[in-house]
Amino acid sequence: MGSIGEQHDRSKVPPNTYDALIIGAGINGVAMLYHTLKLGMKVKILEAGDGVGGVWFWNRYPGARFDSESYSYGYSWSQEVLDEWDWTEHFSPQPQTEKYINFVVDKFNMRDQIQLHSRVTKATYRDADKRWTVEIDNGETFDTKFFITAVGPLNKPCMPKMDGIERFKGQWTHTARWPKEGLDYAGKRVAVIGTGATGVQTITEVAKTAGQLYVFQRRPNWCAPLHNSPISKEEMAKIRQRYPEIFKRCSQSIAGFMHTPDSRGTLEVTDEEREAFYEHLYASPGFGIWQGNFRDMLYDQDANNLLTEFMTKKIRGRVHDPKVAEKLIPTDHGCGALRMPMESGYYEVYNQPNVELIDNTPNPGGTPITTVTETGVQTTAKEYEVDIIIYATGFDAVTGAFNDIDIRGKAGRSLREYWKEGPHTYLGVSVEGFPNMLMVAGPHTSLGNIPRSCEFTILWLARLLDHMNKKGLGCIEATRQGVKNWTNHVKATGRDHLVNHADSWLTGINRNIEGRDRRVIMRYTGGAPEYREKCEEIEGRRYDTFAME
Ligand code: NA7
Repeated sequence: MGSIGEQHDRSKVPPNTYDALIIGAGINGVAMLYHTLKLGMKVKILEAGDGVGGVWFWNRYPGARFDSESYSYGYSWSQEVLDEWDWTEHFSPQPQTEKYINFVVDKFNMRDQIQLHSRVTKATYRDADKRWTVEIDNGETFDTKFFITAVGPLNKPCMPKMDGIERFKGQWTHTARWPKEGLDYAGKRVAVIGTGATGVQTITEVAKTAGQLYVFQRRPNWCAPLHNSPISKEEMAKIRQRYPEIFKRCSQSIAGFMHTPDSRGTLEVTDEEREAFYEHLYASPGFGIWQGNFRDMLYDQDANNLLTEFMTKKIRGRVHDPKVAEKLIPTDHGCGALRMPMESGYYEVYNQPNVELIDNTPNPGGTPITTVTETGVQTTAKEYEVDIIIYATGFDAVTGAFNDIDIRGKAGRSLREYWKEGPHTYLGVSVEGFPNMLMVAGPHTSLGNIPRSCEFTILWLARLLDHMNKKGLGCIEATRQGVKNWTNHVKATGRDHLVNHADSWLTGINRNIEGRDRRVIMRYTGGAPEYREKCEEIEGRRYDTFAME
């Protein structure tokens, strides 16, 4: 296929004037670009990095890979891409995913519409002519009608609030800023700080060759085996035939994954049946144990406690030293209440002689990190001298990338200020006071298996833009009432979900950032099918819950 859509006669418009500017060339931004180009709009992506891929461009740390089945992650809207692209592993490693996004960009000749090295710093709505001025870090400005954010919920890496980080004389990096040229840790003394999904992947890989690995753990996580394996050409051919069924299955699940909850309640089965089901899930690939468990596992504390007990036994069974095993068992949250890290031999790492787990909890026996020194990491007990420090300390999630841009709506209103106490949106796509700003993967939308959830939003937004173009409408904006209703709905539907009762990025907690110690529901947890139904109903009513001009 050549260029998409009807091309604009660029001679008639000033060079930096667009119908839509999309911020971010990750998996969502690229899809949004495709669909807006298809409408014949003049569009450009502004991307901070020097390549496309978003999280799959930046997160090139060792062991980085999907925890969702590869074939449930790709674009479903292009038969050609489905036909031509072969996934080589059930859970794709980062380099292959980066390649996939590049493949799609090249396939549809979209590279010219992507401007790299362009970090957006400012976006200002102009009341006078109802358009946006967008500015990037080198001072270049753009004029656009639609300002579309595809900045990703896990975009802005977060360094720990710790003294001495810059003082360290060895090499150091955040996992999401892993050097492109790689980092040679073989035989070296390495510290990894952080044991979230990223830390778990990194630690497992680094432990294979590091001379000595110190894992600094402030809070353990419940991790389950990923069971990754290669995909042969023959298997890929069979998967290809199953694509319609795979996407249908994802569309029926709460969060877009291939795993749907079992219809039974945890206490409706015998102890033997329950144990056998847990064992089956533990032995099966992917997120089944988290997303395909008994239907009440993520909603009922008693049900959750039973899985937590099962997982506790698993950790004790896999880690030889009982003291180390106890340190790896979370005590502040039940299994699945945080985003579950998937692992490939993580617990066994702690049986290796070159790996030491340092408990940084503030609990009795814990030795919190006090500072980073010139030569290593200092805890309340001792200094660990290392050559390399790896910060797997997560992200300023969901709203961080928005807050990095000075976004000004009507009458100069600041989005940063408006969202100070937590996000307020309409359907997670629009904000009152910010006309023609549209969000993909925005807060309060259904975020799970990201491309699956967001693909719906992207196609929905494309139809909205088409409607506006055809009707000659200039502006769309959420109403105050709409935002109030949706924000309340997000809170109400999220109330019973155990994920919303634990401290993590999913509830906006980040103790490295001032003022982020109060839980806020960041995502719509009422279910992707319900989310889609709501959006489709509004579309059917010609978007009458929005203000349009
Ligand atoms: P997470 O899940 O936010 O994990 C960050 C980890 O870093 C977590 O273990 C934190 O401990 C730890 N951390 C953060 N700050 C500090 C300080 N100051 N001292 C010690 N330890 C610290 O980020 P990930 O990158 O692992 O995963 C994010 C998402 O990416 C994941 O959910 C997937 O969807 C992909 P804490 O638990 O806060 O005590």
